[in-house]
Amino acid sequence: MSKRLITVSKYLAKHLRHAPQDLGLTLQPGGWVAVDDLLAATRQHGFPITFDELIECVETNDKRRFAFDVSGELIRANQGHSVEVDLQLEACEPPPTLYHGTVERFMPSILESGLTRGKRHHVHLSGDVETARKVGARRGQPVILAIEAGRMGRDGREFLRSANGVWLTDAVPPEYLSRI
Ligand code: HQG
Repeated sequence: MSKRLITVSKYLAKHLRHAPQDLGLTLQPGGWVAVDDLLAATRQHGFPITFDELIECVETNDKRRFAFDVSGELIRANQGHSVEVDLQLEACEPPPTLYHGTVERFMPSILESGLTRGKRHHVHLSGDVETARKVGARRGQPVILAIEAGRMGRDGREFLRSANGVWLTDAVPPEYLSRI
């Protein structure tokens, strides 16, 4: 991604996940906003994004953070929201093991309370160790946790999978966690 597209991606992440109201936007059910409204709002708020840039940002985004709906008229962030939104994802059966990347300084609290969602809607889990390592590395030397997701599912805990392959769940109690 070019420098400009990274800036566009950060701007979109901020407004489609956390602060749509700063652009005068309200997320529709599913987290959607009209593409035309979004582009108009970016112009009105002094950070104009062109339609072509928006398409390029959605298509080339390293984590596929954003998606258009089938009509191409709506756009949303696939996950990561802090604003109240029903992403309308269907619950699905998780693989036996999922992974979470974090850092040492959070470990005492995680081992005591488990993984909690903090400001976001869900705890975010990765399907592979490499992705979890990258998530953890945003904050320092990564620590990787393996989560017994299959057992959690059998114990009645719900998992959702976002369109970009991130696994979402409400919380992971400590008994399902182990450090690898
Ligand atoms: C930690 C990025 C103390 C947790 C990534 C994490 C991901 C606790 C931090 C997505 C805790 C929350 C989400 C507890 C969890 N005590 N610390 N009980 N439970 N934590 O950013 O999972 O680039 O909200 O380990 O790639 O790091 O934005 O979550 O370190 O997919 O698209 O609290 O965000 O994607 O941090 O990352 P975050 P995350 P994007």
